[in-house]
Formats: sequence, C-alpha cells, structure tokens
Amino acid sequence: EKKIAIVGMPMSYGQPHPGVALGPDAVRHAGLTERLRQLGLAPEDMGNMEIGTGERTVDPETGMKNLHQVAEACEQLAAQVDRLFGQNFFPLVLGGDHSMAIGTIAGAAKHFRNPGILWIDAHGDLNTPETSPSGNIHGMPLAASLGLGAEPLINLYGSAPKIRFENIVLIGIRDLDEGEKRLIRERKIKAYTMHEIDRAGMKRVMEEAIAYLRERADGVHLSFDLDSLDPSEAPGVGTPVKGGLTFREARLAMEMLGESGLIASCEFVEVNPLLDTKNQTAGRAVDLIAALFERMR
Ligand code: LYS
Repeated sequence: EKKIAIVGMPMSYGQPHPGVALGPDAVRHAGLTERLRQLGLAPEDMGNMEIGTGERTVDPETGMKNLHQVAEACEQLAAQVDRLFGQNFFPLVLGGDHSMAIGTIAGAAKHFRNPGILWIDAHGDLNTPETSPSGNIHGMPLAASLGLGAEPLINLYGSAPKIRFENIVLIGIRDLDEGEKRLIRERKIKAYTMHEIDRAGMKRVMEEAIAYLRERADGVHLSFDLDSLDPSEAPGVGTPVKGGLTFREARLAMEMLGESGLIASCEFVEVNPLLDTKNQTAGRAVDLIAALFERMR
C-alpha cells in the first residue's frame, strides 16, 4: 500500500480574491492528518510549496493575469509531484486556486502512458486567453493540460499536451462560458452537468465515469474543486455557483472512486478561509478526502 504525501500549494495568482493561499493550512486545521490516522493511514506532510510574492500583472496583449507567477509556481509543483511519484507516494495536494492543477497534472502525467483526469467542479476550466471573460488562469487549467492556451502553461514541465481529450471526465458542471461550451461540443468531451446528475443520479454517473476512465487510462488524477459543492455546504470559495452537489452526492462519489482503485493522485482546491464560515469548507474537504481513502484498499 502506498503512503500518502500531503503537499500544500498556497497558490492565489490564478484569481483575484485574497485568502485562497490560506486554504492548505485551513484544511490542516480542520483535522486532515488526524482523520487519515484514524483510518489507519500514516500520511506524511511535506509542508507548503514556496510561491513567489511578485506583484500582480496583466498581460496587455492577452489579458492574462499573473501568467509568469502561475507558470513558475506550477513548474515547482510539477517537479514535487513527479518526485513523490518516483518515491512511490500517493500525492494529495491541497489548494490554493485551481490554476495549480496545471502543475499537478504535468507532474503526474510523467508516470503514465495514458493519464486520465476526473475533474469535479462547477466550472469547466476550459478557457483559453481568447475565450476567458476574466483573464484569470484558474479558469484555464484543464484547457492548458489539453494543450490549449498560452505557451508557458501548455509546455510547462514537458511538452503539450499532457492529456488527451478522450481521457477526461467532468462532473458537477453548471457554469460554462461560450467558448467552453463550444470546445466540449466540438471535441466531444465527456461531461456530466448538474442536469445529468439530477436525472441519472450520482451513483449511475460515477459508475459510467469510472468505467469510461478504466477503459482508457492507466492512471487517473482526481481534481476536486470545492465549488462543485452547493454554496450552502461550501461557502468558502471564490466563484460559488448555486445548484451544486449535496455533500452526500460528493461523498458517494469519493467512496465509489476509492473503491474503484483507479485514482493515483488527487488535489482538493479553492478553499478560501477568508470567505468561509467557521472553516466549514475546509471541514467538507477533510470529510471528502477521508471518504476517498477510507475505501481505497
Ligand atoms: N469561467 C470563469 C473564468 O474563466 C470562472 C472560472 C472559475 C474557476 N474556478 O473566469
């Protein structure tokens, strides 16, 4: 059995709200290590990655915000995740805004012939600088991993693409920009919106998603954005969207994924304690991480 390595990624350059850099420590304070120990696991906490403190910038040509700060931090994270895989750890990365996924995925992708991604999020994060309404890179990481977007992001820690269109599944989607909708349609990306979850139920959606990824990928990374949950259960996120997953749906998803034995690495992102109420969003992150690992054996 693999040992879990916890890595904090206090990334905030992918979005504008102060506080998301405190996410990893908020999740630790919500009792992450203790919960995993209660499950008989012995996680090793590698501490937080160093993030630059450079001034915030906007590229006048593309409108992208803090491009080089994001790229540099993601490069470091990719190297750390790569190293942890090499040492036979299961990387559990805590965010931090979702732009960090560019780094996690770049590091994890090195270890598989056919890496897959399960992306649980209210958003598609499939924007490029051309389609982004905001210039915020936390709306772009999945596109970047697929090889679409700014050069410093797509070629980070190895050449593009890190992952193939047919090897990703999105779940929980309910707020897409026009360009993202077009991309999903044109590239036939497997995506379960809230509408589909309401119709089929989470059990059926997860059975399909797991079977789909098992057929295609030899290792799957889970990228879990806490804004996939309904804001009534997880208010501490920068871009909340009504009509999200209940805690029970999300927990069932984690239990089924754990049982599947498919997941090789994971990240839980966008926890922002300054926007939260009594650290409950970090608490839900801990509950969901525990639900994932409880059944993984
Ligand atoms: N789609 C929006 C954007 O690109 C929101 C992204 C939110 C990511 N957590 O800015």
